[in-house]
Amino acid sequence: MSASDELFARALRRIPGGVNSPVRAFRSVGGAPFFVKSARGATLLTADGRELIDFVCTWGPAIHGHNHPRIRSAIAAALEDGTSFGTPNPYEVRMAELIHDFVPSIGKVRMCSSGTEATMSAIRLARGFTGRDKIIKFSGCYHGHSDSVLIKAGSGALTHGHPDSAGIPEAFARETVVIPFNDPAAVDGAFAANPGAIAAVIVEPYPANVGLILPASGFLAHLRRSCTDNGALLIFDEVMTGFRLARGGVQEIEGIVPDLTALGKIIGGGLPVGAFGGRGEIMDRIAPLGPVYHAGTLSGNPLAMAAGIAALELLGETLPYSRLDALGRQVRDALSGACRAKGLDCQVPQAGSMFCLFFTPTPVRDYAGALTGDARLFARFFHGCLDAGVYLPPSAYETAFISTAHEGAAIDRACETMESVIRGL
Ligand code: KE4
Repeated sequence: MSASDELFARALRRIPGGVNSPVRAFRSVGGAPFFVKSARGATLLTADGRELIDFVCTWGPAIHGHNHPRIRSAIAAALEDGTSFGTPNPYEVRMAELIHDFVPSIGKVRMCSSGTEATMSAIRLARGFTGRDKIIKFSGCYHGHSDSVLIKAGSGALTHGHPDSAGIPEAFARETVVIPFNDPAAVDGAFAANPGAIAAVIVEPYPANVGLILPASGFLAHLRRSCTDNGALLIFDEVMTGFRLARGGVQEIEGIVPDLTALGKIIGGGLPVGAFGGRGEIMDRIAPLGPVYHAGTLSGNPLAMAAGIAALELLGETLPYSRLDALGRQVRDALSGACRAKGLDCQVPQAGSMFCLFFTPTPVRDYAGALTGDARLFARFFHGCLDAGVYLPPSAYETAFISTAHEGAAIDRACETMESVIRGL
């Protein structure tokens, strides 16, 4: 029995599904998950001593690669002074200033400990600010696992065939209107059917939890206009795309100013983190100033802030976005070229350092389109790559991530491997 198998057998006895997050479970691609002992740069070292080129990057945070010395020493320095104080600390002030510097629409920000908490709190704030109850979300978008958004959700919910989680009262679900992404008429219809009742539209501006879907030209601008015209707030969930696709995220790329933004992942440098923010007029409704409550024992935790500050400062100094986009295009061209040569239909949407592979002939514009992908063929591709030392997200409904550490040998070797696996399908 391998070390991972032995660990998994023990985990299954004490942890549901043997994992602390369903998407790690390999259930949609088959087989058992491996356990990781350490990570550095673009590679993971498994409990059985196997080195894997990693395209999950801990689901987004590791934009500088794993265990970056700048981040490691920032955590070590902060650790000298303790792990958590339960009082304000200097790091969280610096983090708030950095976030505003990178994302000007975030005049004020509140830190929390996960992306789920960030979107949940942003939705509560939008409801408190507008005095309205309903929200609009898009099928396949995943905004974490709070009750309001686990309706037709993506990521692990979709991966395991439960986009609508059990345990959510119908009374809650009724307050969430779900419509297809990239469908302006559906947006207009949802507002028309709920006049004066929509508090917010929450959207992943580049949905990446249903595979990767890019917005049709003008769609995000339509969302912006519709929210303004109907007195609803526009919430950009940039937990994944924030600081990854551009210094200012998708809102900088698309030139759209949301009312609130949810953040996470990169701003914690790999430690637990989330944040939500927007203009002061809205954010000042948050306790202790206003009536909308938000709190958290570890919000603004000094170790997570120190790690996130190091990650953001390194991004600010290096601005690696064109390099990361070149790596993304290299993977896209390798995958689509190999599929074409093999006579396999595929779509390889890519934006900067994010990409995915759908085995389908039609461009994927929404949730329904993503479901046309051949998930069984993806599972064979996934395992072929894993056996050859390349780790992709273990789901046909996730997005792969590239880090600056992939540049050079790692990306070349990974592309050769993935091309060879496709030839063998
Ligand atoms: P967390 O609560 O997992 O920190 O963030 C939730 C979240 C919110 N918004 C977006 C756009 C997200 O992608 C996420 C979390 N992403 C998944 C990966 N698809 C996390 C992986 C997991 O659930 O284990």
